[in-house]
Amino acid sequence: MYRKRAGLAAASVLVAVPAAAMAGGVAVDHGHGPTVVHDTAYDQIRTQVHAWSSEGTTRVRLMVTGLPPGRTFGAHVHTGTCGSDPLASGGHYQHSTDPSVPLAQREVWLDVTADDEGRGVATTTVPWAFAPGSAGSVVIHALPTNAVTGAAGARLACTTVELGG
Ligand SMILES: [Cu+2]
Repeated sequence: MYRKRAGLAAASVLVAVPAAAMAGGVAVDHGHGPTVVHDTAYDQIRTQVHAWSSEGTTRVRLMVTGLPPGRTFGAHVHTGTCGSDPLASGGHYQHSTDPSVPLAQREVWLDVTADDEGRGVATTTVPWAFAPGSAGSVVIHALPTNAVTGAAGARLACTTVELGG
């Protein structure tokens, strides 16, 4: 726990990037949270989500502090905004339902592995933009994402960030 402050300071350094990106006319979205923690064992985590979108390419970054060191947690962009019901955030945002395209390429997966200080960062770039109003949160799960099914266990915490405006 005593390390949490240092972790947040380090994560804040990364926030310097979007201001420059915005000057170039890039769409930028931010979320700070978590908005809701569904499992009280994770009350101490803090999250930041940043997304940049330009010319049909979108990059999303999830930064988390306060995690148990050494473990990997699945995380994804979900359709809904966060609510006290873990299912309020809806299912995974899908750019398409074409089964010939791997799930990881038509959803945004942001699995994070916590370092020795409980910090994890994941950045994913996809060759498409979010449909406005249809991606509302980033959910952190208990388990790594299954590459075939996209499942990642229980929903631990949710950060509302309305991606794509
Ligand atoms: Cu998810």
